[in-house]
Amino acid sequence: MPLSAKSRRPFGSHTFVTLLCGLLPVILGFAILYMQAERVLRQSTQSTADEALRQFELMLDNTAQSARELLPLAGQACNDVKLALREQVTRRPFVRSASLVLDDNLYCSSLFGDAQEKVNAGDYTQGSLWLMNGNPVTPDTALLVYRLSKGKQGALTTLDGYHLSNVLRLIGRKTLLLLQVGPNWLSTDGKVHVGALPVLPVAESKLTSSHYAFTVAAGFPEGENWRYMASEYPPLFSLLIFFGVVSGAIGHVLQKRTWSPTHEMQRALKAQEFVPYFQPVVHGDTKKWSGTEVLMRWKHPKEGMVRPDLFIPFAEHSGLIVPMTRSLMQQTAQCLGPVSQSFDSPFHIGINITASHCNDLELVKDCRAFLRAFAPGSIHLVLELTERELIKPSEITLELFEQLHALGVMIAIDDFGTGHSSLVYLRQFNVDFLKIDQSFVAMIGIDALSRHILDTIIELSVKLDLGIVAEGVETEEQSDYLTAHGVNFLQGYLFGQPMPGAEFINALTHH
Ligand code: G
Ligand code: G
Ligand code: MN
Repeated sequence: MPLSAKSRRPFGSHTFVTLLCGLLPVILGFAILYMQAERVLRQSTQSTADEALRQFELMLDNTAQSARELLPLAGQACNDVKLALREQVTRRPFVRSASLVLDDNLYCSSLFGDAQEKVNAGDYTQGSLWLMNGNPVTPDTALLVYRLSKGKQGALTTLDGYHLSNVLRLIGRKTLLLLQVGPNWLSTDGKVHVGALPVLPVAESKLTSSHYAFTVAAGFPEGENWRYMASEYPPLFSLLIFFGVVSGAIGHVLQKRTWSPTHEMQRALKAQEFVPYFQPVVHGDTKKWSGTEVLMRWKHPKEGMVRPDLFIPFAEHSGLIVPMTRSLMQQTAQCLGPVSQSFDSPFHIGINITASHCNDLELVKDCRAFLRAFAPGSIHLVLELTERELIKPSEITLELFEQLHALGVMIAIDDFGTGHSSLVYLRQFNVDFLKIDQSFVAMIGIDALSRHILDTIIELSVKLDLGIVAEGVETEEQSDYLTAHGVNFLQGYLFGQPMPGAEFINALTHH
C-alpha cells in the first residue's frame, strides 16, 4: 500500500476522468467514421456524375452526328429532303425528330413535312442546346433539342427526354442526379424545371461537359451520412464501444493507483475501517486499571490490520486525521459509554490529537459530544499531544485549550523527553499529565544517563504538580523502579496490549 503524501483531489473528478477515458476513443472513432462516410459518399457521387456525363455525351454525339449530316440539305425543297429527315429518325436510336431551318425559319420537319415556325437562337444555350418541357406533339414529355447552324442554313435534331430521365434513374440509383441545360434542369421523374439547380445537401458533385452545353449534378439527401454509417459500420461501432470500455477501465485502474492514498483513506473512513484499540493504563501503586489509551487501527479489507505509524503521518498531511479522530471518538463513546455506570472512580480515556486539531474550535464540539455519551463524572477525557510537534501558542489555540479545560478535558504531553517543551509552555497550556516516552523506560537498569533523565522528569512533574504516566512498561523491574520513584500511572505490555473494544470491556469487568 503506497502511503506517501499526495495532493488531494476533489470527489467526482475520478468518475469524470474515467468517463473521459471511456468516451474519448468512442467520440474520436465516431468522428473518423463520419469523415470516412463523407469521403465514400463523395467518391460515389463523383463517379456517378462522371458516368452520367459520359452517357449524355454519347447520346448527344448520336444526335449531333445526325444534324451534321442534314445541315447541307437545308434550303432544298422540303419534298426533296423529308425522306432524308425520316431516314435519320429511323436510323439513329437517339434522334426522335429532325428539322431543317432556313433564315431562322423551320420549314421542313420529319413528322409533318412542310412547316412554318420561327426559330429563336436565343432559346438555345450557347446557341446549340434547349431543354424544353414538351412540344405541341408531346406536350408533357421533356425534349432536348440540338441546333446546328451555318450561315442561313440550320438543322435541328431532338433527343427524347425519356432517354435522359432513364439515364438519371439508372445511373443515379442511390444518388440524386440532375441534368442542367442553361436555365432549365431535368429531374429523375422526367420533369423539366426552370431556375437554378437545387443544392444537393450531402456530397454534391457537379460536372460540366466540355463538348456540349450541359452540366450534371449528383448528391445525396439530408442525413445520408448517418444512414450510410448505420447500414455499413455497425461492426466498427461495436469495436469502438469495446475500446471505450477498455480505455475507461484502464483509466479507472490507473487513477486508483495514482490517487491511492487519499482516495483509499477517504473510502476507508466512510467504511468505518478505522477502529479503536484500547490499551489499559494502571495505577502505579495498586496496579488497578485507571484508564485506557485509545489507539487507532486500520482494519484494511486486503492488507489486514495496518499499524498507525504507517498511515497517521499521511492522514495528518492530508487533513483527514480530524474526521478520522472524530470517528474514533464516536466509536469509543459507543463502546465504553454503556458500561460507564460501572466505573467506581473517574476512568481516564486518552485520545491522541495532532496539531491539525488545534486550528479551530471544532475539537470542543467533538469532546462535548464524547462526554455526553458517558454517565456524568464517570470519566476523565485526556487529550494526548505529542511533544515532537508541539503547537504554537496563538489566540485560537489558547482559546481552544481554555474551552477544553472549562469542559473538564485534560491535556497530556505524549512522548515526553523526546522534544523540548519549556516550563512556560507546560503552564501556558495548563498541561495535566506528562507521558514519559518508552525509550527512557526501556533503559531502566541498562543506561545510567537515561535513568538520570527519567529521574529528572519525575522530579519536575512532582514539582509542577503534574500527573505522570510511564509508557512501554514491559518488565517487573521497570514497574518496580517507576512505582518506587512515585510514578502515578503505568502503561505497557506488562499490563495489557492494545486490544479491540469487546475484549477490553471483557477484561475490564473481570479485572
Ligand atoms: O500502538 P501504536 O502502534 O498504536 O501507536 C503508534 C503511534 O501512532 C503512536 O505514536 C501513537 O501515538 C500514534 N497513534 C495511535 N493512534 C492514534 C490516533 O488516533 N491519533 C493520532 N494522532 N496518533 C495515534
Ligand atoms: O501515543 P504513543 O506514542 O504513546 O503510543 C504508544 C505506542 O506504544 C503504541 O504504538 C503502542 O502499541 C506502543 N506500546 C504500548 N505498550 C508498549 C510496550 O510495553 N512496549 C512497546 N515496545 N511498545 C508499547
Ligand atoms: Mn499516545
